[in-house]
Amino acid sequence: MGVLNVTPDSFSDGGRYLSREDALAHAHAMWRRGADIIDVGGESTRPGSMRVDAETEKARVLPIVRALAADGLALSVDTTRAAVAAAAIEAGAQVINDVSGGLADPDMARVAADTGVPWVLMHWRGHSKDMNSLAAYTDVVAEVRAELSARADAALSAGVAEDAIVLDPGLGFAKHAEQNWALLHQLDAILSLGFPVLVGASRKRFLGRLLADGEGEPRPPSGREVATAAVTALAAEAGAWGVRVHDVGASLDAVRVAAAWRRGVD
Ligand code: PMM
Repeated sequence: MGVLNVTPDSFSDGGRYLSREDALAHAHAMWRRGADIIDVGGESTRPGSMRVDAETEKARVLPIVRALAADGLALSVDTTRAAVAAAAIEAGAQVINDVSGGLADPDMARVAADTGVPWVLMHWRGHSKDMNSLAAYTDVVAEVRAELSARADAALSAGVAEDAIVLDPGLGFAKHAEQNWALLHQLDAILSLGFPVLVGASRKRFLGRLLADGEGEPRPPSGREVATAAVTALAAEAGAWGVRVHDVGASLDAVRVAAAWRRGVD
């Protein structure tokens, strides 16, 4: 899944694809390189960020979705708002990527059930402006697993088909670095819920911390690509269904290495 943030303030690519031409060109480049889905988002979820209103989000996302869908690209819409998801599906998106796992907007389950599109339910405990204060766990893996399981149950009760549900541990969302690593270390616990699992580690802060220099200065997002591809290879090997990444080429190469390693042939 290639990331296309049409936002001024996302942590790694904010502001880069605000113009229509730049956004379309970047999406096409990721698609040509082999992305299976382009994830279009119009609201930044970086820790501490403030929300934009639904009209702003729609104005950013819909023209891009419409144009890319017309060109035949498979698209997900990265939104927590049911109205934005519904409009994006109408415009041609085929997947809902909801970082709130249906918690931010009670109407999202209905949109997912009515449209029948796959719905990525990410683990989430609250909006970005206060998520750092929500990273309190006694057993992060058990709690994320239980909370994701509850979100899947809620989706099923609302009429969402079992095979439309994808789960995501939500790395960096109400989670500190050591909690992200615990979740990756025990990805099996999330996989054992029986749904496809998406992993979104690309260029995130915990990778910057891991790769800090001698003075303890975190590696900036632009220097986290090799680490991202390493996470991708390991996630693929662990059985993840997908990875959400900024640099599609690097991660696709990593997936191919993992697959050849597993099969013992190329
Ligand atoms: N991370 C971000 C945004 N959307 N969606 C899913 N499903 N999983 C994630 O981990 C995720 C997401 C934040 O990263 P960005 O600012 O680079 O888009």
